[in-house]
Amino acid sequence: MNIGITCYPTYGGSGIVATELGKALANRGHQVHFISYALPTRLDGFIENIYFHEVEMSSYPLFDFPLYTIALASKMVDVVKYQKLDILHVHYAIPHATSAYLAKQTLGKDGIPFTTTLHGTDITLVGLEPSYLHAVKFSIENSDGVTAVSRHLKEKTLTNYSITKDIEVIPNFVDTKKYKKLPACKFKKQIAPNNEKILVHVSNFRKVKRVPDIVRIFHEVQKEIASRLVLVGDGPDRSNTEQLCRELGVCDDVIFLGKQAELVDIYSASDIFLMPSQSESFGLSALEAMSCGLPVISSSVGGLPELQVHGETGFIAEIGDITRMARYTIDLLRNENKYRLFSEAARRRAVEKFEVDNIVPLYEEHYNRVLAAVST
Ligand code: GMT
Repeated sequence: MNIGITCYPTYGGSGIVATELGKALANRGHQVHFISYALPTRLDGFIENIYFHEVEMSSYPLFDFPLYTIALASKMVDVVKYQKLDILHVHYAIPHATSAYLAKQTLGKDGIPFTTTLHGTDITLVGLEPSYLHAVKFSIENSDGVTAVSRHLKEKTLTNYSITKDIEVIPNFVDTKKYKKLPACKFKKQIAPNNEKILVHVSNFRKVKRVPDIVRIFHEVQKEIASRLVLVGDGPDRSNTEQLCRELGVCDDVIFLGKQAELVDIYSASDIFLMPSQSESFGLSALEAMSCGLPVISSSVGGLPELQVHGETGFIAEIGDITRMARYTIDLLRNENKYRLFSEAARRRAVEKFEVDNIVPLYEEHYNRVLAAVST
C-alpha cells in the first residue's frame, strides 16, 4: 500500500506512535509518506520505503496567525496526487483530520479515504474548547475510519461529542526486541554512583502530567530509601518543577536530562517508572518502560488501567495521592522478591499484549476495511 501519515513531529506520544507505525509499515513493504512541518522526532536517518514531505509555511504581513491547516491540506493534495497514495492516516484530530477532509474535498473524484487516530488531549482537552468543538466533531464524523488508543478514549469521544460513529480501539505498541533491559549499562554508574535506586519519568512536562507530584513522591521515597530521580523531557512545567526541587532541597538528587531520543539505556538503569497524570488516554512511555522491565506507579485515569494491572505490573492510586504512590514505590523497592515478580510481569504484559508485530497488522486490517467500505 501507499500510505500517507500526518502527525505532530514534536516530543509527544501521538507523533511517536505515528512514526513507529510508519517505520513498522515500511518494514513490512509498504511505501510510507510522512507529511508534517518538520521531520518527526524518531524519524532519523535513511529508512527504506519512507519519504518525508515538509509542509512549507509562508508568512504574509496581513496574517497574525500561520495558516497551517490550509498549507497542510494543500500539501496533502499534492502528495496524494503525485505519490499515488491509497490512504491517508492522520494522528491527532486537530487540525489534521480537518486538513485531510479539506484535501479530500479538493481532490473531488480523485480523493482518497482518510482515517483518524485519536490520541488523547485532542479529545479530552483541546477539542472540547468552544473554538474547536464543532470542527473537531465534524472532522471525526467525516473521517472514513476512526481509531482510538484505548477503550476509555473511545467512550470519551462518543459521549463528549455525541458521535455515533464506529471507533476501533487499537492500543499503543512497543518493539519489545528493542525496548529490553540491557544487562550492563554504563549510564547506571553515572546516575547512581552509590547504587541508589532510580525513579524515572518521561513526558513533555505539560500540566496534565503532574510532574511536581513526581518530585513530591520522590521526596517521600528518599526519606526512606537511598534513591535518585531522573526526569526526561521538557515543557511548560519544567521551571516550576525545578523551583519545587529547590524548595524541597532535593536538587542534588534530581537529574533533568531534557529531551532524549534514545530511552533504552535510561530505562535499563532505572527501577520504577512514575506516571501520576491528571489525564492519560494510554501512557506510551509507561509501556516502553514496562517493556524494559520497570514496574509502573500510576494514577487511575483514562487508559492507564487498560495498560497496567494493579498489584501485578505496578500499582495504581487516585490522582494526587502522593502519599499512597510513595508507599507503593517504597514497598516495591524494599522487597527484592516482590520487585522481581512485578518487573517480570511488566515485561510479560508488554510482550503479550502490546508487541509491535501483533498490533501493526490491526492497522493494516483497518486500512483494508476502510478501503473496502468506500469502494462499495
Ligand atoms: O501526552 C503526551 O505525551 C502527548 C500526547 C499527544 O497526543 O501527543 O499523548 C497522547 O497520545 C499518546 C499516544 O497515543 C498516549 O500514549 C498518551 O496517553 C496521550 N496523552 C494524554 O492522553 C495526556
